[in-house]
Amino acid sequence: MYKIVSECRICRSEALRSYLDLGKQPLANSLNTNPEKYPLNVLFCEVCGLSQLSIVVNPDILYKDYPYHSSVSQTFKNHCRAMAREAKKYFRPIDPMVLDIAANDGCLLAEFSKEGCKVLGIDPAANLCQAAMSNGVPMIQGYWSSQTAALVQPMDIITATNVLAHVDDIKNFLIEIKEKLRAKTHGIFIAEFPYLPNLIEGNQFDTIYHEHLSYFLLTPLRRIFTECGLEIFRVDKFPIHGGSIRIYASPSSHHAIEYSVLEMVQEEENAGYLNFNTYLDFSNCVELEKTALKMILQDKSDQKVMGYGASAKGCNLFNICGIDREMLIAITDDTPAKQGKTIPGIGIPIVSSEYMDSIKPDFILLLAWNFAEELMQKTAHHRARGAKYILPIPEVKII
Ligand code: JHZ
Repeated sequence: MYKIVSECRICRSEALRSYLDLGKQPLANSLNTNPEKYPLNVLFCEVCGLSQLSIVVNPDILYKDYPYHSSVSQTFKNHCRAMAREAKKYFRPIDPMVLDIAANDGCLLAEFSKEGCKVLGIDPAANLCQAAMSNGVPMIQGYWSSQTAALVQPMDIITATNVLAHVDDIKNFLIEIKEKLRAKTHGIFIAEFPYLPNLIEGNQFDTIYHEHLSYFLLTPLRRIFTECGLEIFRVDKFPIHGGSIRIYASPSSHHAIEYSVLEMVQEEENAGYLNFNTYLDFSNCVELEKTALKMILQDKSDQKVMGYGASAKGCNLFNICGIDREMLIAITDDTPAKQGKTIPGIGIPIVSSEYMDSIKPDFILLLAWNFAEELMQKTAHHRARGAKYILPIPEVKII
């Protein structure tokens, strides 16, 4: 079911030290009441600085049927549109080809398609391949590996958003990417993922769950990219998902390394992110915050409280904080695949927004706090009749 991590996935050192042990927790996207629980413990590599989980759950358990559909959020769709437009400067003039790894429901590729690219997606989840194909995005069902890479022609652009942290064998993953770009010297790999300093500074401990095997700084990542023959030449920061970075890499020295890369590496060192003690401070903050949400919800036990956004991080937060079935009526989520299911390990039902309208809650807990603005817009009618919001991260706050 899972394997234990005994050496760093980037530098192979065995000098791994735990800084945050969150106990045994269910898988965040196992939307049923009695799922199996797995250790959730974060280790720091004292040699290269990579933060990583102490175990790797069999990916087939996690990804063969995946309830998360990226397209549900308009904010994310807008982000994808802007990403495709930005990538345009790296397009070939005729018939640019784009491959998206872990393409989910085709949200990003639909935008590349609008920019005139030929697109192809790959994803292990049968339900997501089906969703993407019904939106006109061609898909291969599978993980990115030498087997699936063999089915793909050379690409101008390969994208991977919110998947690098999910990959155990990063080296093979990158080598296959480099091989697919090599035939075209101008080929670019664009990856985006949550950035560890944002997680630490924003106290986003709810984003630590079994799918996220690695928590990235640019420094260790650059090391493994170079080993695999890819050079990171540009990095940009974005607020999406609580703070992400987008890196651009190329297999040749075709692009000069931009100042943004050198600056970020320097900032990471200056801010102490290569030092274990920085993470112990974070761990102390998490201990304090773990009890705060439960106390607020206990205090509201005579009021109607509902959640919005049955995000993986929200399900994880509930389990880490020991939230009970009785503390909330239900969680609204606009993803049809999540409705009718329950929060893992707790059993709070996941319902539609119509259900929330019928209940008229006094408080709405924003579990997808990264999309707070969008969720608040959608529930403005509840706000107008006096409902309040509970924001759980970085610290519990009622607004
Ligand atoms: P959201 C995801 O995690 C998936 P999650 C993944 N594990 C990853 O790596 C990270 O992102 C970065 C719902 N919603 O995006 C949809 C509405 O119902 O915060 C989702 O179920 N209505 C690969 O799951 C949830 O909220 C809306 O209007 O923690 C949001 O989940 C909006 C905006 C969202 O990510």
